[in-house]
Amino acid sequence: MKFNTKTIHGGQKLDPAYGSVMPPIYQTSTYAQTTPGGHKGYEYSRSSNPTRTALENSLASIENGNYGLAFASGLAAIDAIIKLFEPGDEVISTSDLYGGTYRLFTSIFEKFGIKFNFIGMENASNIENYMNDKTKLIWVETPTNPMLNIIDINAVATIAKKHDILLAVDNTFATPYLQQPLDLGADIVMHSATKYLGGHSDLVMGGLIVKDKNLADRLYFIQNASGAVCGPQDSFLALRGIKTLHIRMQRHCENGKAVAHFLKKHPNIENVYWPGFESHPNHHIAKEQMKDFGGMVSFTTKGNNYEEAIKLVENLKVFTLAESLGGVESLAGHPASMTHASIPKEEREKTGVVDSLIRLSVGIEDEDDLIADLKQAIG
Ligand code: P1T
Repeated sequence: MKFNTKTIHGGQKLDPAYGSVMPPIYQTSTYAQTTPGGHKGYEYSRSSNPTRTALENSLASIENGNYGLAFASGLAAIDAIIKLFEPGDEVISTSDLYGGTYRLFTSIFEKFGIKFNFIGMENASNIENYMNDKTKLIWVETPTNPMLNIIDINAVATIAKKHDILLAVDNTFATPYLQQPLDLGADIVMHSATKYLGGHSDLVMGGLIVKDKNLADRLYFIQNASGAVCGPQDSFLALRGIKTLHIRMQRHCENGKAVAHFLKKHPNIENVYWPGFESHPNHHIAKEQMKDFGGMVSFTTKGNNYEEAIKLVENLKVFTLAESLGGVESLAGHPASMTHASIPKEEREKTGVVDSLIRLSVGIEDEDDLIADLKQAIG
């Protein structure tokens, strides 16, 4: 089955009761048993729920995995991955990453004795410098949030395999429409399904997808034992979103490209970060591992100051100033004060998250309206 068919049918069965085309929302916490253990495969909705199963099977299908697990949020999904490890274990993570992931690693898991090394991975061989016998996981976000750096998944996977450790890839920005990390050698794919997979800014959810049964069993144990699961209503909404992922992504990419080129030509704009530019340092890798360049674009203004950036985002009318990304509507964010405020200023500035940086999640509205809006806001 090809990707555009998998988004609609992958892992799905007709409902056995009435043949409903969409899975019913099994809004139930528990299931009747005829005798202890005598049930039809479901006993308690933290452990599993048929609507969630339909979503988890869809996730596995679109990422070319064998097992999918859905969580209450993207961060809950990341939390489950790190719970695979023990005090003393080490993780090598990309230094440019979602602020909430950084906060989870440093403010929660460091307390439990797990050490995180945040490093630049644009040149994958840099990872070898931080590898030791305690290293258990490489954490990759690509494209990165918010600087749109590109990391060579295949090259990192080769290093992870050589050292017999796990590679997890946060595929939130790319989605499986653009890249499928398991096929490039990753062990775990993670999603904030809140974003492009859901696609309509109406839910918060996370997902993990793996190929290996033993790893799936260990993650399932954590999902059930820690309990950060998503409910059946949200599972239904995410499934509905995934069915249009391929057509939404196509338009996100077209509009992202138009916006990136518009900004690049604008005399008041200093830097534009978008992996589709030939001048992007890892454009050649993006071209190889991604089908297109996505709908996320970041930029700084010529004046390079905080006040100007804030004024610009306040002036936008079609773009909404808001956290999050990946919905049908265009959003603008100011990472330094919003999504990445939990990263200390000197750390975030090292990766380029300066006070004048603005991040756009380019939606699927008409391209002309988006560009007209940016034009009037930039002035
Ligand atoms: O918000 P949540 O569903 O828990 O997902 C966290 C997360 C993980 N990974 C990436 C790459 C993300 O972008 C996010 C969430 N990001 C935002 C809310 C944001 O505006 O960047």
